[in-house]
Amino acid sequence: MKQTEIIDVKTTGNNLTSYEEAYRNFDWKQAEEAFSWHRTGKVNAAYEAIDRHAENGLGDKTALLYSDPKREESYTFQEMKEQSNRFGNVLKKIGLTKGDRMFIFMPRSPELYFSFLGALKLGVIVGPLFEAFMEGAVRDRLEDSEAVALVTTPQLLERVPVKELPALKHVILVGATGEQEEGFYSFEEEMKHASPELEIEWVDREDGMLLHYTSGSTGKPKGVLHVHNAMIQHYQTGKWVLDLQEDDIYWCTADPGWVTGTSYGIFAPWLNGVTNVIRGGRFSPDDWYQTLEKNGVTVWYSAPTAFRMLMGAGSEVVKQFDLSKLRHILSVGEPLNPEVVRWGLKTYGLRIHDSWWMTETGGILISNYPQMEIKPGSMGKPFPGIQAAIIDDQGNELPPYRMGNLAIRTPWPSMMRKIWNNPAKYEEYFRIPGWYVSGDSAYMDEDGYFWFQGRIDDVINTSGERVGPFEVESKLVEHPAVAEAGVIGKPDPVRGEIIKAFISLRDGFTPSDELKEEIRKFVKEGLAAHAAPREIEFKDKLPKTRSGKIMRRVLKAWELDLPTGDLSTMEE
Ligand code: 6R9
Repeated sequence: MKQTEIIDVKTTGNNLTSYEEAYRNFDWKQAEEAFSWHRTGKVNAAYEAIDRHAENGLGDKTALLYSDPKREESYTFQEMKEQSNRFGNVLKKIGLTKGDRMFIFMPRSPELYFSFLGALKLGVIVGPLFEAFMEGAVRDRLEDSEAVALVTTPQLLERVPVKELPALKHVILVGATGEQEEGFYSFEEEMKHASPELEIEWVDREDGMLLHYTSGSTGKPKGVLHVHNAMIQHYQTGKWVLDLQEDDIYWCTADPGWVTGTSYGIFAPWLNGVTNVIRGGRFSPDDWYQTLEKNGVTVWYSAPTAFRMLMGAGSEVVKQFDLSKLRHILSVGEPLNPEVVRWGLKTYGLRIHDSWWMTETGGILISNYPQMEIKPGSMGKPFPGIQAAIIDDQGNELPPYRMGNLAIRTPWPSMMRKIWNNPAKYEEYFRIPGWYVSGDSAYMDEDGYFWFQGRIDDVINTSGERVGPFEVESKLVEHPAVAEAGVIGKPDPVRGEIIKAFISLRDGFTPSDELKEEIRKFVKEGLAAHAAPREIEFKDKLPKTRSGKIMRRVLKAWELDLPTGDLSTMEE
């Protein structure tokens, strides 16, 4: 379906004067010049993110503005350097060395960031885990990666089957009291005695740095390995997509358990020497607006699920806060419904810039830039240095408006380098020579904008018409009664598949057959007759991942009585 709506109120973009020109001329080599490895040949991403600034006159600048309902602390680049050095020394004393795997399993806190950076400084590979993981999810990840160390809290330790993990030798507990048994350490005690000076392990740019587990539709989660080289992309996308400037106060709302919380919650802001806001605790509209106001956030990176919840909370609550410092808003993780973009413009006076990428890609590949026109519903255009295309299963590039595999020319700096213990899985992504096949389906329009259609396996074929679930969901959320919608194809003897929508209603609306009929009509008239859901089911809540993605495969499994596959990433 062709869309032509354009929002042309450009944000004050600062770092990129012309997207087109950058796209023509940019070479990744140019981005590398910001870093010291240019001189030494060796790197360390944590050094580049923190120490480099501390040594170059930004030592007293605030690096971390941390708060949660119980704590409020801030740290300068110099303090971050010292704290991460201390943690590096803790690991060194314990005996960890380059290439060892260490996991962090705890809620957001300054200690999480000290340990993350400190481990990287030794060349240790870090695996961040969502605090909400239950025992099975923790076991799968630590077992597969043969992690030797874990940083966690006494409360969460109950979900770590330490005795069943022979490789796990060291557990560092944040907030533990009293004597520790062998193999267990008090974070605070160890940090107190560790030196703030550390001899950094200079690594090769292709050495491992991060292990992010992500779930596929079947089987166990996959350990996606990223290397230090990825920082080039984190840095440059931070400059041109997040548009980070020296004076910015930046807030990425993602937890480090999700790749957005590391690439853009740690690396991009700090590699650019920018003050980084971290807010712990739970989501609530008041809390989030307060966080924006209190910290004077200028650049805000979040996700459609959050924007939809804020939209559901209405515009009245926004008026109670002073958000005048905010100048740039971005989104990732799921299709950003046009309705949300329009609402953002009305409510904040700013465009919400969609960006597309994956755990496997390590960094932003397609996005909307401050300098360009936005077509609501489109993910935008490829980052300079990135070649994106729509290809068929044989690798032929498809013309505009043809739906196919969203694919990227290999390689790019932050591309994953391995699926841990699973080379066959890794190869699958590269089965078409010269391309990375994302598993997303999309089309490109005549202006080179990319339009997300669904995961390949989500595309619905109803009476021979291919329907992207996202288009239907986007239309559904425009209806005043609909808070969120998940759409699947349900096998049908006549039509191949029919469209079934699962809908959660906004406050104040009650399920009824009349409402179903009204919603069906709304899609029929607003989108297309064949795209209107034949079946509608109201649900209090839709199944979502911890990063906020609606899990269509779970809806489908429930509907068809099939196994749901790996549910470790599903929120409670
Ligand atoms: C960063 C991240 C990757 C999958 C991806 C796609 C979906 C991400 C999107 C989007 C539509 C966007 N996705 N961004 N879909 N529009 N702007 O989310 O990584 O958790 O690995 O998920 O998320 O389906 O393939 P990850």
